[in-house]
Amino acid sequence: MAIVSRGFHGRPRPQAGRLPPGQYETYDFPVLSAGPTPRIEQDAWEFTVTTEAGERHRWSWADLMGLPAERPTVDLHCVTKWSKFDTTWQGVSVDLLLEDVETAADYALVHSYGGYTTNLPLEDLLDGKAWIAYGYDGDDLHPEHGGPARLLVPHLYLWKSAKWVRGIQLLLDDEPGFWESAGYHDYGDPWREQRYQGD
Ligand SMILES: Nc1nc2c(c(=O)[nH]1)N[C@H]1C(S)=C(S)[C@@H](COP(=O)(O)O)O[C@H]1N2
Ligand SMILES: [Mo]
Repeated sequence: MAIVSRGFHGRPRPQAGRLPPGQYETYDFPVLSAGPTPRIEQDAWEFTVTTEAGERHRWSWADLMGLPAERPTVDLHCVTKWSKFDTTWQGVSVDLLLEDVETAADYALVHSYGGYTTNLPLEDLLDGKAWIAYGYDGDDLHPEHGGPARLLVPHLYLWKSAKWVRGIQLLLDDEPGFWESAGYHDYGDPWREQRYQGD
């Protein structure tokens, strides 16, 4: 039990240790999209995992809804320097989607409806670190924020959390995605401030 009196010490720095270097806290939820918002009906939605051998695994919207959901509460960190704490999501762990996929791949290239891509090591999608999220703040995920479903990988800068996600391509060799090809960091760890190539 810590013996701390707020009255004596003054207001604690509320989020000390929680804000990565160079970030500020925001309370709204900015929308950042490189192009127009694609509208994908749930009936037309599908998610695929393609292995390096060309094997294709597919989930319909009904398949996704049939999988057990998790409700992660996470902090978001955007490379444009805003961070948002305690966002609440609903989605399926990527672990569940990859558990029956046979692969020797070390990398993933994530594809979105609309053409956006982003890359990350496969291990950053595993062990409870990433979700296919379709709910936000107790509601359906709004199209502007990636609905019907987006990747959520909150330990990396938010550009890795591909909105309108449509699939994961498993690769033996790393391949840069949209922003990574345009000078952004290949990995994007906010705690190491990996914003741009060379950081
Ligand atoms: N498909 C797609 N996903 C995307 C983007 C995009 O332009 N297209 N922008 C990325 C960037 S740079 C950020 S910061 C976040 C923003 O998510 P938000 O609009 O929900 O805040 O989405 C990421 N995912
Ligand atoms: Mo971003």
